[in-house]
Amino acid sequence: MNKPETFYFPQVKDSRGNLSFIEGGHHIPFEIKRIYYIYDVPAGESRGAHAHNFLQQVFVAISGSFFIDLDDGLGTKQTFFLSNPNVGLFVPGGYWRSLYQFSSGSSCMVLASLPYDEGDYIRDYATFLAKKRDA
Ligand code: T46
Repeated sequence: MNKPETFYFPQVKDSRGNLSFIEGGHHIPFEIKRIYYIYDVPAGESRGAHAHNFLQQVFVAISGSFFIDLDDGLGTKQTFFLSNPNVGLFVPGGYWRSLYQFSSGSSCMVLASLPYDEGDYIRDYATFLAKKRDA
């Protein structure tokens, strides 16, 4: 995978409910180095509004729903709506992202290819555009 796309995790359904699973080295297109999750987002708040140089991520709406806007800085913008816990959204490095309209009680789990490193963030949009333009 080298562009943003959604894909399905396995799902086991029975009378007790649903179970999905994610195996490193099998269901994720990178080695998982970190997992974090976003929850209890107040109504009207948004998260993100930055890009990563190299970090690859898979976003999962573990509960509830939210939107993710992705911008490649070269004119292509996409909006994804995540609401299904057995769907992952793969996002490679180099995309400006904004998460918003979190439904009440929603949780966003993120599988990441690198440990936390503030040096990998681009938090200024003009800098992001300039970097993409000059690449
Ligand atoms: C992303 C969006 C969707 C850590 O110490 N370790 C971590 O692994 C993370 C992710 C964050 N932090 C600290 C850094 C800041 O002091 O937690 C604080 C909040 O982080 P940030 O403002 O970056 O949160 P979001 O929700 O805007 O962004 C996060 C991720 O940073 C980012 O990778 O794509 O979620």
